[in-house]
Amino acid sequence: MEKKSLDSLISKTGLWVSRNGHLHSVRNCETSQKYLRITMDCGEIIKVRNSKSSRSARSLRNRKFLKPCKSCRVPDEKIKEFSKKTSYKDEVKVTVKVIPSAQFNSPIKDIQNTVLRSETANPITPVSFPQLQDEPDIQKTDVIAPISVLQQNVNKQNFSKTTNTEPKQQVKSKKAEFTQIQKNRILSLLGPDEMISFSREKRSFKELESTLQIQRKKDLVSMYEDSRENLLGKLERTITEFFVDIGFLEIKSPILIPFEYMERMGVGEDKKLSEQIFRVGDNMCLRPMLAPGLYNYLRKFDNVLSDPVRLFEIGPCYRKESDGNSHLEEFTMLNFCQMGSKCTKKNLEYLIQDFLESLDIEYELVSDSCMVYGDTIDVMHKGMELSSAVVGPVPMDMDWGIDKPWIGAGFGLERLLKAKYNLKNINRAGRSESYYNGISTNL
Ligand code: ATP
Ligand code: 9VF
Ligand code: MG
Repeated sequence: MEKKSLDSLISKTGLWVSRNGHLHSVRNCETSQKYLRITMDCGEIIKVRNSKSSRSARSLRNRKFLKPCKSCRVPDEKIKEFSKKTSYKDEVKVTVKVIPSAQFNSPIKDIQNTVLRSETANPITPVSFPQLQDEPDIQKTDVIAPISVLQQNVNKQNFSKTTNTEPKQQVKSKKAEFTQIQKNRILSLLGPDEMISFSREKRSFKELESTLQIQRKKDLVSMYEDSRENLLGKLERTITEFFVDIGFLEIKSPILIPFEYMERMGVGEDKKLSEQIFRVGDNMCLRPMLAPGLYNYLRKFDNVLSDPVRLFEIGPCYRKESDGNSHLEEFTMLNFCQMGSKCTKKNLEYLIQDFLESLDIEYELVSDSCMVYGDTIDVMHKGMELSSAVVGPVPMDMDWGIDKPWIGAGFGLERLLKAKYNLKNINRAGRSESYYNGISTNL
């Protein structure tokens, strides 16, 4: 026989068996796509997954409980009926209200005079669950490094009130041996520039995980109290201010572009690079670079703005990538360019110097070449390319209606963050739901 879902079991019995075995009388039960929010007669509210095979569903189906909740005052008759383990004849009316999931996830503090606790530890990413975005480049050092640059403003937050964040019990220390899944979980919980030596670690996985979870929660709380700014968003604002101040016009061109633009950039379907492009429908793609939009603006503004024309854009770009350490498939590019007079290599180098000095990032310039532009000046930081810069003109300009000298450079913002904050992996700097400002959100 098909198992009944949790909401239908509740609506049938009007009862709920909590984790500690207490039998509650249900006052109200709201359902979203995946979850139930159940209000007991005693005032307790819990949120659970609406599953057929959860522990809660089993308890209700098997009618197993320890004792009735005193505050709920479950009538004796109801308890007797429930204990009989026969099908419930007189169905109890409990309204099961379907609500949108956003409303369902309303913050705890909105619910007055009630206790709200999550029956599942974390319904989306359970504690101890291996994370997808882990840190493949495990660096081994002796100790967990001092507190990160990103967390210098951490307050002395008293966490004793939120007891559910504390380790439930102290697990006895013994020589810890970690599985790869556990190592990945611990690495994901480290602060952005913290490191660990698993071979020297004395704490058990559970101890270490709990300690790090508490620390990361503190980090997020202090970010919420102190700055509330997203590092990637803030970097975009800082860079925008820098370039606007020195006379560059801020551009926002489309992210969804005709694939034909890429053909005109020399990355047609016959080229290996085109395999990295996310195609959308037959004719469109997600832009892998900012140059096509800027080319079009340079052409349109050539007769409008005074010489030299100076433009820049910051925004999302997309490329299919295989190497994960400094590559994201969704990243943020800055491309600044100048067309007309004073487009010399020296001026390009001065611009790069002023820009990176303003961000306090060290770099060196290296000559390189790429398929699209030919010769490039690559801007490197500890072996990682921060930017490719080009002194035009190049033959491709003709296809874009450009016939003046130009200089320009493209920088990845996540790479700038990785360099500035010494991040182990670029995932921590990118658009993500797993990390906020380099701090794990799977807590
Ligand atoms: P790489 O050789 O490192 O893959 P690239 O030479 O293909 O980079 P460019 O086309 O020169 O990259 O893009 C300009 C800048 O954009 C790069 O220097 C880098 O900072 C950034 N960038 C490019 N691809 C990525 C990516 N997949 N993830 C994050 N940043 C990127
Ligand atoms: C250098 C990186 C062709 C005159 C509009 C400006 C540049 C930047 C190279 C970038 C790219 N080019 N990801 O061009 O500034 O386009 O591959 Si323009
Ligand atoms: Mg490059």
